[in-house]
Amino acid sequence: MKEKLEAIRSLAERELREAGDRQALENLRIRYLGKKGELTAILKQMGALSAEERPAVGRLANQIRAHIEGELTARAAEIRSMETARRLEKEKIDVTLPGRRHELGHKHPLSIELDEIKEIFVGLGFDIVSGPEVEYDYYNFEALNMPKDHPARDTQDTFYINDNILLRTQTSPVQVRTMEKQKPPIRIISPGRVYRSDAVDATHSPLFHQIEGLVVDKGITFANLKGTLEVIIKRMYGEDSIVRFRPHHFPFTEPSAEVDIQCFNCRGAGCRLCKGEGWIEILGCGMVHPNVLSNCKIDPEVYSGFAFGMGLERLVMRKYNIDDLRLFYENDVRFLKQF
Ligand code: 2U9
Repeated sequence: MKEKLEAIRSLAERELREAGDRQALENLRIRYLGKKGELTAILKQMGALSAEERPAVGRLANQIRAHIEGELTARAAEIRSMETARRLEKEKIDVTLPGRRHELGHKHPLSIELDEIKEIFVGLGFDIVSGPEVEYDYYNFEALNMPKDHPARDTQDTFYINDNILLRTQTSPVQVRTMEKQKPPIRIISPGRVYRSDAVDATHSPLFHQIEGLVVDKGITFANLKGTLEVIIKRMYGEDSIVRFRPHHFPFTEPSAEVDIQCFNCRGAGCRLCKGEGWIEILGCGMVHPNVLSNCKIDPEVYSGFAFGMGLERLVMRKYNIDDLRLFYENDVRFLKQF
């Protein structure tokens, strides 16, 4: 019996030394000191001993129990301090490290370009006007000389909310609303989001941005249109820019024109950027159609005006030689941080 007890003591000492955490210690406490533990099992055999042996074996058993309990307590303290040391190491903060600076953001390339364009127009005495993006068919088409069955409606795949309400396909409704509210002289630009149900690809997006402008006063001529737009384009692309006007047609202006700038990359010789044309289309324009003035209760016999429109994304893509429209909307920081 004494041999068994000594064997338990030395085995317990070794296993306690090897215990790595509190759970291992608890398992050892149960195994040696628990109700079904090894020490208890031996004590149950005490009855088989003679009256002379029993006291000595009892004393030895109690001494071993006390020793194991002492070892358990000491090992538990060691494990606690090891855990504390590990936690302190893990949670250590090097207060001498420099603080993590928040990355400063900056404007989106479309906003940068739009702000520059706004500056140019404000400098020329234009006001900046905005209006609803969810618009009535009347303001987006009818008032602009495109009645219900007009074919021009088909060229602009439109998001209709219902028969009379849609997502505006151009910012022209803002000009119409302004002419209804304000008598001439009017000099405004209306930048903003417009919507067309185009499939997304490198050059089309259902949502894009336009900047349209309108000048209405007495005696406004096509010469005013040409002079104003030439100044604006030179301020946008540089004073040495070469501009040309090509006859065109829009339902809401008559006469109309499309305006090109000589390719700043090849000076008109033709290259990849201008697709070999030597010229790059910048905007569309024209004299406001008399029907449009009349629709807005402005007498076309007294007043005249010109209007123009440009696509913001196309401007920025040309300016920075960006070949995929989708980059503007994907919020990829690798793209955005280059501006
Ligand atoms: C009113 C009267 C006339 C706005 C105009 C254009 C020509 C034009 C396009 C340029 C590229 C749209 O973004 S784009 O696809 N626009 O070419 N826009 S004249 O004419 C108006 C506007 C309002 C009352």
